[in-house]
Amino acid sequence: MITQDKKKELGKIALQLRYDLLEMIGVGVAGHLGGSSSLAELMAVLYFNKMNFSADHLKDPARDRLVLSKGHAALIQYAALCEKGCFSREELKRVKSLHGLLQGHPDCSIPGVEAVTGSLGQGLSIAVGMALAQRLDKSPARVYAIMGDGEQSEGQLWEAAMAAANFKIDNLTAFIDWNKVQATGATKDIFNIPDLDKKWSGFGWNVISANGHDIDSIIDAIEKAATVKGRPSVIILDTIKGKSFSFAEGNPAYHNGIFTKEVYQQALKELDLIKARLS
Ligand SMILES: Cc1ncc(C[n+]2csc(CCOP(=O)(O)OP(=O)(O)O)c2C)c(N)n1
Repeated sequence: MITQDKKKELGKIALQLRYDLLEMIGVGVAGHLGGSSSLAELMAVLYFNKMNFSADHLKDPARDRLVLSKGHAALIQYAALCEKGCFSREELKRVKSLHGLLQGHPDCSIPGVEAVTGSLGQGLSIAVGMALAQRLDKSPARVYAIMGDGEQSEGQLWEAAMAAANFKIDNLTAFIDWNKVQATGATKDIFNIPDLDKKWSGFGWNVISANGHDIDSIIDAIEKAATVKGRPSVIILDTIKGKSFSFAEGNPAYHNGIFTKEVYQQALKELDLIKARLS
């Protein structure tokens, strides 16, 4: 449980991350708005409430690790890392340029990024290895991995799921950003994977469902997962792709769409309205 003040603060951070997203995407260039915005509250909770993570101790062996398996949502992680002080705001302006630090997918040369991701399906395997290593080192660190719902069609991910259960890894919490839309349409129309909860529990995982845009719900789920012994946990986050941008919500066109000047202005206005409500 957190105080109302802390909850408000985390809501404001999630909003700031969405402002940062807009700044990075800009006008006339493709950028992954949809699957980044659906993660804003989760990123706020992880980096600003739950994770043992500090920009001053990026190599602390006891730090919690986050693997963004759906690496195309890098911009929301960059926003969070920037707000944590891992690099300057100038880097946000140089994103995806050859002379910049921040590339289109996460890379370990970026302060705070733990794994190279972008080829879907690989991040959970990396996280399982990290979690095993932490256990061998008797480290208190927890490993978090974030997957997409479209990503669930990747076979490697299910090998990792079996391995995590086989090795009884309980210092690993995975998330599924269940925003129901992938790159070109509804996930159920492109590669339908019904009963995700039953599939994961069938693979030996503790399964928790949460509202991915509700700070309390996310925190509650993370705390419950941390108490489970002898098996890994997966939190299925009910989210909206493109959350907070009316034109993008549930709209695959903004998976990696380009803003016109008009749409960009509208997006800013919509965030300003949320800001007015929060203050
Ligand atoms: C192995 C692999 N195949 C295809 C892609 C291209 N791709 C990038 S994002 C995406 C859709 C992912 O959908 P989902 O996991 O639901 O992500 P979200 O909607 O949350 O952004 C695809 C197919 C990729 N990055 N990696």
